[in-house]
Formats: sequence, C-alpha cells, structure tokens
Amino acid sequence: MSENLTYKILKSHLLEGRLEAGCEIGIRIDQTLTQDATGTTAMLLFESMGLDRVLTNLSVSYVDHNMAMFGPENHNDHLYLQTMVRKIGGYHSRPGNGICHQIHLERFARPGATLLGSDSHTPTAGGIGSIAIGAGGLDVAVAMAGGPFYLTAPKVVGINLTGTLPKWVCAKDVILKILSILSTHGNVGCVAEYHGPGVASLTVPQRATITNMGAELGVTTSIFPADEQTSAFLSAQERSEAFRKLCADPDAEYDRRLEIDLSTIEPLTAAPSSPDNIKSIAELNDIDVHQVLIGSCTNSSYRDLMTVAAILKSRTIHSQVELGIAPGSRQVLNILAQNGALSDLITAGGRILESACGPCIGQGQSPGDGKVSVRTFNRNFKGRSGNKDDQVYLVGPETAAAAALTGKLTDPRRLPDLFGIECPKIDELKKVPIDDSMIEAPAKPDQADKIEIIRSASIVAPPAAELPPETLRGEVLLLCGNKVTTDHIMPAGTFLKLRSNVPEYAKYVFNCFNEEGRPTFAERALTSKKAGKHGVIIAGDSYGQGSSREHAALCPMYLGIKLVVAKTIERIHKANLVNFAITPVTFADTGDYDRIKQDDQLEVTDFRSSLAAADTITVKNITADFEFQCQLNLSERERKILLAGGKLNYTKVIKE
Ligand code: MIC
Ligand code: SF4
Repeated sequence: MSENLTYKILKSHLLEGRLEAGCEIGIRIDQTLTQDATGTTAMLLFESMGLDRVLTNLSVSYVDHNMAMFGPENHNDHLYLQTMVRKIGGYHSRPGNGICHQIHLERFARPGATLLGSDSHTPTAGGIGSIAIGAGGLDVAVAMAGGPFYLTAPKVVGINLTGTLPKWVCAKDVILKILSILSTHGNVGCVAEYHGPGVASLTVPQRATITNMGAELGVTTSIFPADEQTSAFLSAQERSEAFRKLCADPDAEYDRRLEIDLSTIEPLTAAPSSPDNIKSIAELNDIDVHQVLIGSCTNSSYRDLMTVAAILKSRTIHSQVELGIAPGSRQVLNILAQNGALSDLITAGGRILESACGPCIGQGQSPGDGKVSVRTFNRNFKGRSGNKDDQVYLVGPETAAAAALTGKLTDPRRLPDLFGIECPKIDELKKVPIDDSMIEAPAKPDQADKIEIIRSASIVAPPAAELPPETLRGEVLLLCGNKVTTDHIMPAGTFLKLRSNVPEYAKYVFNCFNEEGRPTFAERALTSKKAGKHGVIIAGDSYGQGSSREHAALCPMYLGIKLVVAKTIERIHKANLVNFAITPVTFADTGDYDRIKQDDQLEVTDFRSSLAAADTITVKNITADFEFQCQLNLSERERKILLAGGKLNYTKVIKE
C-alpha cells in the first residue's frame, strides 16, 4: 500500500499498538528536547524515577525562556539544569545560545528521526523531516528514561503545495493562510503533511516557520519531506551525514486533502487575539502601530532577519514605533554581526534583544495601553504580552519591517511605491560559521559521579498526586468559556521564575480571572480542599490550547482539582491532566454547559470504578438538582494512569 511520510516514520518507530488512525500507539523516541521553563520539572521528575543516564540517542536541554533573572530563581534553575543534564548524559545549550527550536533545527534535528520536546513548538523540526512532537515534561522524562511515547495514531491531512510565493509574501503568510482554513480547533489527532511541487521552492527555515506554527492548528505535528533543500541546509551546517532522502509514496493516501497554491497567497496577519483570526494586511492598511517585535522560534532565521535588515537599511524607523529584534540563535546573530546587517538594524533604530524567547513569553516589552503591537511571533492570546488588554497582530518579517517604517499596518507590497524599496532576495548561505562552544557535551559515564548537582532552595520537588476518590464530591471552582489557553490557566511572563516551586506558582492559577478584593482562585480551591471537597473546572471549547506547560495541570492538582469537564480539550493538555491524576471528561450534551454555575456542588458516585471501565459518568448537580452525562474518551493506559494516581506512580508500578 502507498504510504504517506508520517506513517513511514511512525512504522519504523512503532513499539506498541496497531498503526491505524484512532488507535493508541507507543513509539520509540530518538531525541528529546527540554527548555528551562519546563525542563526543571522534567529533570526533577526524571530524578524521581531513579535512573542515572538518559537512554535516548540524544537529549538536549536548552536555556532560553527564563532569561530576565529578576531575583535568584532563574539563575538557580540554570545551574541546576547545567549540572543535572550533563550528569545524566544530555547536552546543555547555555543561556545566550538561542531558542531551543531554532538551535535544534540547526545543530541536531535529523530527517526520519522522532523528537519529543517539552514545548509545544517542537514540531519546528518537522521542517527537516523529523516526526517532532510537543508533550508535557513528565512524558519527556519518561522518553529520556527509554520509555515509549504514547499517542493516538493520527489522521493525516495532506497539504499539496503548488506554485511559488510571490514577491513580499513569506512562509508565515502560508501558515496564516492554512490557519484561516483549518482554524485553531478541530484538528486534534491530525498531522499536517506537506507535499507537492511547491515544496521544492521552500528552504528548510521557511518550512520550519510553517511547521512551527502548525502548533497553533492544534495538530500532533507537521512534516515536510527531506529533499535537496534539506540536503543543502544540512551541508551548510556541516551535518551532511544526517541527511536521508524521505518523501511520501507517489500516490500516498491522506485522510483529508488541502490544496494551497503559493502564488495566490498575499500578506496576512493573525489579528487580536487568536492565531486563527486571519485578515489580509491590505484590508487593515493604516491601523496605527506603536511597537514592532521581530524574533521568536517562528521567524528569526538568517533569511528573516536579513530581509528586515535589507528593508530598513539606511532608513530610520517611524518616530511613533519602538522596534525590538531578538535573533533566534547565536549563529544567526553572529552572521548578522559579521556581514554588517546588525549595524543596519541598529542604525535604523532597532533595539537588539538577546537570542532568546524574550517578549514572546511576556519577558518584557509589554505594549502600552490600547497600543497596537505587531509581532513576528506565533501566539497573540490576550494578555500573553504582559498587558491584559493587548492588541497583538502576528505577521511575517516583511510586514513587520513595513510597519516599523510607516508606523501603520502596511502591506509590504506598497514599499516600492512608498520608499522605492525593492523586494529583498535573500539566498540561504552555502556554509555557515559553526561554533558549538556554548553547547556542553554530556559527561562521560565514568566522569558523571564527579559532577555535583547544584540544587538551590528555590528548587522544590513537585508534589505527588493522589488516588481518585470512589465518590467525587465536587465543587465548581470556575466556569470558563471557550479557548481558555494554558496562558490563562498558568501565566508565564514574570511568573515564570516560579516554575520550579509548585506551591508558590500555584498561587497564580487562573490569575487572569481573579478580581481585586475577592479571594483568588487558589485561595478558594484550598478552602474547598480543606473542607474535603474535590475541585471541578467547567470549560467550553478547546480547553488547554497553546503551551505544553504541565504546570497547567500540576498546579491545579496541588490545589485539589480532580475533574475538568469541557466541551473539547486539546491534546497536550489532556495528556498532562491524566499524567497528574485530574480526570478530563467532555460533555455528552454540550447544552449542559449553560446549566452549570460557579460554586455548584456536584457528585459522582462510583467515580473510581467508572474510571476503570465505563465510557460515561453521570454527574449530579446537587445545587441545581439535575444530572448530566460526560464522556470519558480514555485509552486503557490512560485509565490505569488515573487509577494509579498519575503517571509517576503508574511508571513506578510498571517498573516494580
Ligand atoms: C510558549 O510558547 O507558550 C512556551 C513558553 O514555549 C510553552 C512552554 C512553556 O510554557 O514553558 C510551549 O509552547 O509549550
Ligand atoms: Fe519561546 Fe515563544 Fe517559541 Fe515558546 S513560542 S518556544 S516562548 S519563542
């Protein structure tokens, strides 16, 4: 039978289960990636499994998120990671080296390999032909310990690319176009696989922009074939040995097909405040802009930054605009420094930020009240920038540079008329300067003992989960609407420094729903827990969209949450809930959502027994006196994890 590329790679890594869409499978993971905001917990969980060395081909820990370093916590985390990771046989990418996904693409990712990362944008490596999946830190820790990664064998959406991109249109516009068609919901359990004649015209970094922001579609991952472009990219990185030609069979089957003619795409934006609120820039021309930020794991490749530098060269940014630029990796920053483009950016008035996530995760550069911020990033969830009522437009580098010059949202195709600027043509370099001196190699097994782990007091072991109760005596602690993201559940930004200390971080669960002068969500949850009740969260569609941060399950677990009832729940967050013994269920009849109120008292008798085998549970709303049905949608393995009181307990039971 003719196979698509996704199934070819899954087949060669299959350890358990039937490779048929919808069935649960376990796959071998070749590589793992962790970053500092999720990595400390992942490493603490790895430690609690009692293993000395990682069992993957390659595990890399990156420090790129928590870089602001207000207070000692971040530095404490960096030192813990540096010592811990090398001791257990992993590589450590030091602060300043750049954003995990971009460095992984440049230095480690391989066509045909499987990569599991504790970050939702791990699929960036799909641009080189890896099956690269984002997951919670605990799942990554288990993969580091040699365990399989479990997922639902996906449906594959074949996206046939034809034509070539017109002038002033970039890879970001391609993924924004796809988001306008597929949106951010309804794609759980799918893989986006690109094929067709249009693929050949896209370089690996352009492909990586597309696979990166595939995370916003909610798909399991996105993948491109490995072809001449891939070979050229690897050769420029002096990694030709990693190249393998890979593609789908000519008449491969897909569960769904999408046709994208690259030549018909125009400059687009994701308008406030969802990555699928897509509009054409031409239709929004002339909206006032006060801030432009360029960078993030989506758009800070050599080509992207050179494009911006070429547009801004010998010009000054508009007086109303502040421009920030965070190059994705030290490699790119160094090339720009050596070829003079950095000077063009500085001369134009750009503020050069360090090679890191920076403003993308709310570490500074919050926009002013009511002021439009134009960013080349991948997420514009309300409040993520650090301003509760932000107006963030996501765009490609061409549009960002145009806005920096005009102080307005401007279709970059107008730049020739407005300023006489020709469309920059940036070719990828055939050779890039290689400098891995900021990547520390694993300690040799006989040297590992000599490394002492630096563990400061701010690093607190994560709390253990509890067994599910036989009768759930629930209290509705929050009724939240649609598209509640992990940024809403567990804010990042200035709170990021608390990632290694669950009791402290848990104080800010659902912080954006807290009102001044009233008890916070955390206070209400702890009061309810003390009274012997079990916390329940009621949500609408796409609950847990966005990040892979398991703190969005771990901290609610600490506060006594036992059940999440939603219309739909996103893949990574659902897995994290199960891992931390919070049962995720969906409404059998979504109309019941409207009949529930905050503080309602709920009851599920036989809760524990139902987890073992039932497909539905009956929830009694004692306050409003009615019953409603919820679906369990759990695999056998997930049921066992919940019954064991979370994945850590389950993994220990399996080992014994
Ligand atoms: C994000 O983009 O939201 C993050 C920060 O990279 C997260 C990971 C985290 O919360 O640490 C992600 O995308 O998974
Ligand atoms: Fe970092 Fe932003 Fe990419 Fe997340 S999306 S990894 S915060 S650059």
